[in-house]
Amino acid sequence: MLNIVLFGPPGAGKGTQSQKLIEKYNLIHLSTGDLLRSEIAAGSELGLKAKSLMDNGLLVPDEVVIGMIANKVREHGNAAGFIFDGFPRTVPQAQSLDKLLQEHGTEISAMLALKVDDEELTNRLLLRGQTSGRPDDQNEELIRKRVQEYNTKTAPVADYYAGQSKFFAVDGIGEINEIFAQLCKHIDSLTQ
Ligand code: B4P
Repeated sequence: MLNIVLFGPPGAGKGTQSQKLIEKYNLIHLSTGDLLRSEIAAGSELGLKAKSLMDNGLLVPDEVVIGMIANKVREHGNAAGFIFDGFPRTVPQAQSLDKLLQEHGTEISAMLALKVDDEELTNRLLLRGQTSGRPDDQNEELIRKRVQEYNTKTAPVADYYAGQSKFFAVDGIGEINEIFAQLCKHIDSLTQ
């Protein structure tokens, strides 16, 4: 199986690149952000709990996202592989993912990180906020809070995968197709 963690700060382009990668490599896309937003739209108990945290730029509790991912991995037992988009976002999430995949007889192939500076992130998210209707994209203060959550809780996840020699970084600024080509180059080198 080809199991990729697509990593980067909010607005780095994880969702954008995931869409292209799932088509090319026939992978299942698991975005915890999308899964949480559909729980909110459905008005579920989980969604209600997640909404106030997400609207304030904070991470939702580990056990919530780990449970959602475990269900989805089980549902797609015969997949060619997965793209984990926006997950894991903390070291305990990464440890749980390793354990989960081990139970399914597989493992993470690589973490691919999109590098984008804070100014570009803020501009992209404010621009998306004009059309997305996402409450967490609406103002600069909230976006800064999300980047701060990333720097304190999520950035250490890169070291976790670097420790397993599975970390690769790509410049996330530039043409979407050019960034996609760089990601594919890394993935193709794994399968050769
Ligand atoms: P997510 O839904 O994961 O979203 P994101 O970090 O905002 O965005 P992404 O990086 O996918 O950006 P995109 O491609 O869309 O998280 C939202 C919230 O959910 C979190 O804050 C948290 O509260 C919660 N959450 C999710 N997962 C969690 C977890 N595991 N644990 C705890 N909490 C969790 O790109 C952004 C914009 O940039 C788009 O408008 C796009 O068009 C544009 N763009 C993309 N590439 C570009 C390029 N190369 N040049 C110019 N613009 C580009």
